[in-house]
Amino acid sequence: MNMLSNIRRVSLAAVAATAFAMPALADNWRGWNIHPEGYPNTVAMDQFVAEVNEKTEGRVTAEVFHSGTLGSQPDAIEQTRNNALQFANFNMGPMGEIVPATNVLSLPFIFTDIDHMHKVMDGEIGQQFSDALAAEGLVALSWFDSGSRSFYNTKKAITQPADMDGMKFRVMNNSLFVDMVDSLGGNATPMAYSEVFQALKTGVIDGAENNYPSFESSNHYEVAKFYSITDHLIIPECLCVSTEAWEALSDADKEVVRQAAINAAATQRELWAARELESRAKVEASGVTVNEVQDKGAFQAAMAPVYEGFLANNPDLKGLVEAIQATN
Ligand code: GTR
Repeated sequence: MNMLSNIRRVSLAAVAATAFAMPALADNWRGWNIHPEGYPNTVAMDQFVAEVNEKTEGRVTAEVFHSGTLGSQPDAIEQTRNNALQFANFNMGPMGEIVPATNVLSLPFIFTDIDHMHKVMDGEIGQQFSDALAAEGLVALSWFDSGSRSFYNTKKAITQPADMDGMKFRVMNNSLFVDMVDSLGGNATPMAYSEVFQALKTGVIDGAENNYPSFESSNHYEVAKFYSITDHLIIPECLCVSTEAWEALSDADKEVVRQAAINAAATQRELWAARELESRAKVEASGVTVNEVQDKGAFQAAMAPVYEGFLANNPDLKGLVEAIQATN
């Protein structure tokens, strides 16, 4: 036997020994986040990743990609359901197209205020939404805030639904929001979040709707100088893990990951409250006219056909709608 084959034999044996001594491969998790650095959700997702990586002692190695770099929200929802992505922070708005029960959370004025939304989502009813998500491949581990959404545009202050006549508003990808804007007299254009800035700038749309932190961090406020407080949507967001990734965890690691998600939500909610005020101050300082809509009742009244149409198409969700309305 020559020297060379001897060396080869030794090194092959060494490789084999290392392979057998190696621990099981870590689960590599990739996560989606639509928001930029510094946004409350981004800070919370980074915290989630750090805690998961540390406390699973390398059995999970998670990484989160910010600013929507892994694609649009509707695509990311599909990818997470298919375990091409393992975790994400999703708004329930676009979720309704995939998990119909969550459309209840996107009904305009379903929640009277943030406290009402918290009470519902943190209680028994919230569990029903988690169950509906689980049936579609997503494990909702905790709920984030996203404030309340109001209309903004490049043209004028809106004080009554008639002001929206003929104006084009971007909405999230969900036919419920198209009905909402139509019922107010405007024209709705479903569009990915990442495209809204350019569409506002070039006049493809006149306006959109969102909470203060997103209106500010997306820079939409640089072009849309009128923000009219309608507070028409209060939509919770989940920290969701794909069912497949979840099921691959040991019971002990499931607990670690669940706790990390709960801790992340606590951080997000705390930062959220402060960021809402900061963002409002920033957009106002930059010259945005913010008007409090005096007669929100007129906007709410215009939603009657949206509810009627929704309940006619989803009679099985009537009980859930009523249970939320009865929660106080
Ligand atoms: C934000 C929300 C995002 C996304 C965005 C949008 O408030 O946090 O997940 O839904 O609105 O309007 O698309």
